[in-house]
Amino acid sequence: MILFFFFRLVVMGAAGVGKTAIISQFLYDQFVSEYKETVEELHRGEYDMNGMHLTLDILDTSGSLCFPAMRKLAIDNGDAFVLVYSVDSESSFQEISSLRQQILDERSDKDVPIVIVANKTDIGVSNRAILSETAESLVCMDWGNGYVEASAKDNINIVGIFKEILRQSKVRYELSPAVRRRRESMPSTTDKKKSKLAKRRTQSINT
Ligand SMILES: Nc1nc2c(ncn2[C@@H]2O[C@H](COP(=O)(O)OP(=O)(O)OP(=O)(O)O)[C@@H](O)[C@H]2O)c(=O)[nH]1
Ligand SMILES: [Mg+2]
Repeated sequence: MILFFFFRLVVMGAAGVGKTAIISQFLYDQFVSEYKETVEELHRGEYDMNGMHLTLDILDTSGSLCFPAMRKLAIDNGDAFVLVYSVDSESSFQEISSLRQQILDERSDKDVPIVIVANKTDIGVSNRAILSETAESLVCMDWGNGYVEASAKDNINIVGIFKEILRQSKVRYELSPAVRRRRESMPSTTDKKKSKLAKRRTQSINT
């Protein structure tokens, strides 16, 4: 008997913080330095393992276009949320604070898994607008959410983001290199033209 699991992750945050870069690094091992605004895009990872099949949908949202109906739908349908800010931008931190509040206001399950990601840590300490200690203590102590420092550019801690969200969501599974993995970028409600099957090496995200 095969057990089927379906999990939907929503990635949100201000424009240009690196949401698409994080997803691209995680699913396709690619970092794109050119900036192209996202409207909305849905990605899918399929994982097969001993008698279990996990479908992981990752919704990449727009940081600049705010359609309240789209945002509400994303918040209502997400199993977990990744809120990204960029360590060189104080306003992007304020944005995740506001997004987190919107999620809590909208959802009846106040313990919905949320992980805050401090991205672009590669820019160096002197260019930081927000100190690690300040952000981490606010997020972990006051908010009770997960906190991960990452760099999509240097591929630092990207898998850690997904491990943390799955850990919080109590989705425990193991992937070995032998496991067949398929990832695809699928047309979302707003972008029906893009559809591609990604090829990449296998990667372990054991929790
Ligand atoms: N230095 C550095 N640059 C990054 C990193 N992640 C993303 N970028 C760059 O930041 C810019 C914006 O990245 P995106 O991933 O497109 O940002 P986004 O959050 O998806 O933006 P929207 O789709 O407009 O909401 C791009 O030029 C990326 O190459 C990082 O970890 N370090
Ligand atoms: Mg984007």
